Amino acid sequence: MDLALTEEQRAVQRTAREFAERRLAPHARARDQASTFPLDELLELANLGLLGVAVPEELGGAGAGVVAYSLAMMELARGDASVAVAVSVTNMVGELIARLGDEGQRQRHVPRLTSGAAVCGAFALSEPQAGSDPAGLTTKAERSGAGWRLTGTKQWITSGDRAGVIVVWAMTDPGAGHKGITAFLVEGGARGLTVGRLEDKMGLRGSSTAQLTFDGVEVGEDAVLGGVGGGFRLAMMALDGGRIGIASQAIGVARGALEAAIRYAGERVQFGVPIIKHQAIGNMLADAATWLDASTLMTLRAAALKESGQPFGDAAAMAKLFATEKAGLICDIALQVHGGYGYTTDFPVERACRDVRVTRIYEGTSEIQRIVIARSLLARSAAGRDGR
Ligand code: COS
Repeated sequence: MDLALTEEQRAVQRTAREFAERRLAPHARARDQASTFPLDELLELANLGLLGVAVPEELGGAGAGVVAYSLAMMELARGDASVAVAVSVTNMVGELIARLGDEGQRQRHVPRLTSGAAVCGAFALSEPQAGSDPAGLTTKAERSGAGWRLTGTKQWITSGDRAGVIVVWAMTDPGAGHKGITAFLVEGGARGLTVGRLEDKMGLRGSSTAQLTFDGVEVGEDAVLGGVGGGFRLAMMALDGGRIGIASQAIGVARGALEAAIRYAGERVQFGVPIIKHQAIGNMLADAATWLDASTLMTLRAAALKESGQPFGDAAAMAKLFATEKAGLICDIALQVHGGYGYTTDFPVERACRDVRVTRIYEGTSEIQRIVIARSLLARSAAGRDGR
């Protein structure tokens, strides 16, 4: 078992860290307070190859693989989680099209995502009444001439108002349940596509979260991604990979908060000694560091499994469940260590607590991850493969 990173993985990590420290972290507070979308930063990230870390080089990506992607996400989220989430969805959409699109779709959409020409990508699966249960979606796509007409409303769409490339899931055969769902590639600004309300969120305030309405949006047959009726399976596969990105994001936020808490505890003197020397504080930080390490190992393991073409869905679900739940606790500990100062916007830990909260919700709630894990346990047991 080799836990060492390759030179290429270290280089991606270094690039993302340097960018996050120089360009993201110093502005994270202002971005949070003004809810500023990171337009310029996304273009700079594209130039660094970070909008398509695991996308093949011939499509404009870095071709550096899933472990490198996970490491990059950790670094970017440590700098500013609002930027990291837009980056993560763009990577996810680019990778999905690169992997499952036909040659025309790959050439048309992926270089626009990796170069920043499309600004970013969006993943339009959820609806007001279909979140954890996407098979219940009601957006419909009907045959229209040589193509399709899309009608319906999508909700909670990260970067939905900014994205140049949007994957939209719609029902093409309402009688067929999940087998009647198809994925379509829609360009931002398409006729009939309107941006509705932008959510006023607790955290990730520098990212946008939009409602999108499709009012008879016409697309050609070449917009169908992965075959008619193949959309649900495609969404599940994309979400398996997306969960590695969200686990990485949670780890990045938690790492930033923990580092701040360790620094503070080393400087803050009470009862005549730096508070880190008080066992109550030291123990909290020791627990937090241990959880963070375990989260990182689990997440990189899921990434390595995906990268090597092995089944990784359950490992990704476990990583997301553990990393996001522990990240919430770590950020809370970091705030507690800061005492009253931690509760003010003068210190970054309050923002970390707000930013990290959603990682337990999006791309599958903790409850959904437990369903995925439990089903996998059952399948393994039935197949006589209880151990790894
Ligand atoms: N990879 C590939 N295919 C998958 C899959 C996966 N990870 N998970 C399920 N499928 C396939 C199944 O094999 C099945 O295909 P067949 O009918 O051909 O056998 C089909 O998808 C339906 O599977 P299942 O019956 O398990 O679907 P459920 O409706 O019970 O849903 C969960 C399963 C809970 C895993 C799914 O609904 C889910 O992930 N929900 C959360 C969605 C989410 O993350 N929402 C947030 C949106 S993005 S912010």
